[in-house]
Amino acid sequence: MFKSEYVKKVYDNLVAKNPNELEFQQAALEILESLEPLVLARPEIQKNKILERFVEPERFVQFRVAWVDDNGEVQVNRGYRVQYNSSIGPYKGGLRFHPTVNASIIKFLGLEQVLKNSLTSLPMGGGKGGSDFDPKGKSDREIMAFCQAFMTELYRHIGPDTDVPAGDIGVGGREIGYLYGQYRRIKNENVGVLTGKGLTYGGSLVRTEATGYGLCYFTLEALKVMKNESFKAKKVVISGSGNVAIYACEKATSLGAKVVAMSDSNGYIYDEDGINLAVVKEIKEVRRGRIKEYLNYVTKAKYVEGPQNIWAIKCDIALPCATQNELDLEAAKMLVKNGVIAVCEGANMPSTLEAAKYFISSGIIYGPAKAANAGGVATSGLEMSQNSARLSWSFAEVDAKLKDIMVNIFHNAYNMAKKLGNPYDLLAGANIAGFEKVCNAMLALGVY
Ligand code: NDP
Ligand code: 2IT
Repeated sequence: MFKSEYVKKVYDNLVAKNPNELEFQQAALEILESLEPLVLARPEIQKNKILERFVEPERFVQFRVAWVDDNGEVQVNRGYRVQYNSSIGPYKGGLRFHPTVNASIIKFLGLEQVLKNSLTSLPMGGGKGGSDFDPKGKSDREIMAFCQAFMTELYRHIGPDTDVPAGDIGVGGREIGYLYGQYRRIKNENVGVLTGKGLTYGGSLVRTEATGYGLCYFTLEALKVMKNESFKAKKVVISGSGNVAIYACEKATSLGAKVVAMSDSNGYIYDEDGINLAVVKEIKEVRRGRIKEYLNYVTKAKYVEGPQNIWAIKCDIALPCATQNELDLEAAKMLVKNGVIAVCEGANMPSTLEAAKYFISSGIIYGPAKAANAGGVATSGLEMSQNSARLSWSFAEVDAKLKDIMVNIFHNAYNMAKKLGNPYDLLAGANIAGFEKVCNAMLALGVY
């Protein structure tokens, strides 16, 4: 699998040092494999042990989060923050609250984030955090109690020029509000220490929509350049029904596509007339319910148990926007067999490595997560700029900047892929384009 003994050694050592951390190992393998041509061409990488330093987080914090539930019982969760790489700017990346969160998940997300943030061209290093806390079924007061307890430890590790967290799975506007409220209470400071803030207290227009919109801007540019195509009259399948999925659906629809399916962790809905997004927003954003309830509003839609089955639906464009490893080789083969022309990733690492390689070898557009979903963190970067300047830009201004950034990311990855000899390998293109800047910064900063 590796052509370079050096890269193999770095990977083997990572596996030995992080046993049982399968997601972390998977993300590292995917990245290291594609960096080989660069490593072979630039001996200073090995000489300065850049890869060994690149895969080892600068700092990894794990902490206890104790809080009181509505029955007056004490609950204990585990909190994390990985500060992965700060060579090009302050650590930046989301917080995930989900029962599956562990060290492996946090490190895989952190490593991906380093390259993603580099691709945005904004000065942001990479970080990630979260907790195994499960927000499902919790009262609003319990969410607040948890967020306050979480920030009571996290605040000492972050800062507007040090580390700037944001949302991810299970962390949206409500949670960011409670987290920021507690930070302000402790520090007596109004600063851009979190992004995804509400518009009344320092947030940026477009941040809520940014990941989903950005995913569609990236996909549109790829369709145009690589296939002379667009979203017009295309049948689209989107997994998930959270923040990323909802705004991907909104933008794809406004660009002329028909989104026929969306899902949650229980199953998927199919609506051949096109998903009624107002209904999904009502269920998911307002009532925090299950996607199955769509049938209460649109009676002729169908509901199928099991989210994985969504990839059996015949479509032109697939946008996985739920979670890691939700799309395996079998699903990839089904999509290609059914004539898909583009699979672009809104979630982080939604395709298994085998599925990603299958897409690349099939001559379809495969938009890897760290390029295709970078619109969220890019707009977080724009929120940081507005906070520092004490300004707020208009929706149109932020949206135009987001569009520019996504178009640029596509071209950087595509040009690099062409240079490497396979224009469809946007994965290698994105990994190398993202890594080059981090590597050059690390070389310039000296050994640390
Ligand atoms: P949300 O919490 O808003 O939504 C998550 C969605 O994914 C829900 O529909 C959820 O269903 C579904 N989901 C979660 N776990 C699973 C699972 N094991 N199987 C099937 N479905 C699942 O999160 P986001 O929309 O913010 O995040 C979605 C993805 O996008 C994540 O991979 C995240 O890392 C990535 N991302 C997010 C960004 C952002 O700005 N928010 C930026 C870039 C990437 P259920 O309700 O049943 O749990
Ligand atoms: O995975 C991601 O890029 C995010 N969850 C967004 C991070 C951010 O800092 O906006």
